[in-house]
Amino acid sequence: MQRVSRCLFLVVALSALLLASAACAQEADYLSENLIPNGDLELDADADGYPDGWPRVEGAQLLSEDGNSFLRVSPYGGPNFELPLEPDWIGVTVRLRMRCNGVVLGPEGWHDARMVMSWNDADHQHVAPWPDVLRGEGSFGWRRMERTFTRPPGAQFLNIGASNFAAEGTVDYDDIEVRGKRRPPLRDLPLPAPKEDLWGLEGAWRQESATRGKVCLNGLWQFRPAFGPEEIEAPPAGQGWGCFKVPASWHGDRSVDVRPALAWEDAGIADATAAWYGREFTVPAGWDGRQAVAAALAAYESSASGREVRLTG
Ligand SMILES: [Ca+2]
Ligand SMILES: [Ca+2]
Repeated sequence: MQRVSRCLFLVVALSALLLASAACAQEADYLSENLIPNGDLELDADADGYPDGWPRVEGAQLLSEDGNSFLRVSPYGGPNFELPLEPDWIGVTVRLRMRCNGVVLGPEGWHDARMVMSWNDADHQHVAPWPDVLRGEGSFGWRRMERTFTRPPGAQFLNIGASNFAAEGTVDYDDIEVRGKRRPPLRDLPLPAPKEDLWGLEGAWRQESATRGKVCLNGLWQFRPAFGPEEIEAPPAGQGWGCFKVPASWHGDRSVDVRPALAWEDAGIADATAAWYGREFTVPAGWDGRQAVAAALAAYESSASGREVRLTG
């Protein structure tokens, strides 16, 4: 009788994983309303010449061209908002239009035109890292910009402002949207082929002797980042499993073949410090009565505390 085994590995790595985010067709389903009041800058009901709902600061003025209103910011600074983050948000998506007019960089790297951002904790103190914000320099016409930012652990607020830290020049902002992003529901990515075709061992490398056998389990495995340190048990089927081509390292390698489930398509894998691998295989005929051992021959591991590989099946 053949035995079918399920093999599960938890691989923990402390460094952040850098993978390009895939476009998400259903992203709008998981975005909040716009958190910026009067984001298109068209509302000035009190006719004071300043956008309603915006904090008033020196150097920011409401202008209009061809019936469209926008905000012009001169050096130095700009109006800021501190936005509370809902508990189930995994990040924010920022969209805006920017136009720069003779923006000359200052001495520091951040002395440019930028939608400045800081994640803040419950005490309104900065939480690392500094986001790679939407920015501009020099001169260019209206440019549409968009980026999704992953919420770091501990962030309870997002401080964000239409700013100009440059030495010279003005920057114009319009159509600003900042939307909280909820984690999509956990669903598995369907396997690209029947399990029997995908995980059959007929074509696998193998080595046999009278008493021992080896068979290679390389190929497409199920893969799922662990969402937080509390996930030390293997997630059940239906809880956001995607796929990953073994052997390869997801540790900072942008070229690996990862097929993400929707749940972690944008945010989950970028901050993953651990991930689950899983697949089924049929113990080869003739191995009845033998002890079967699944071995990870090239699992990434270091002596740093907390980095480990767990075999659970
Ligand atoms: Ca406008
Ligand atoms: Ca006003």
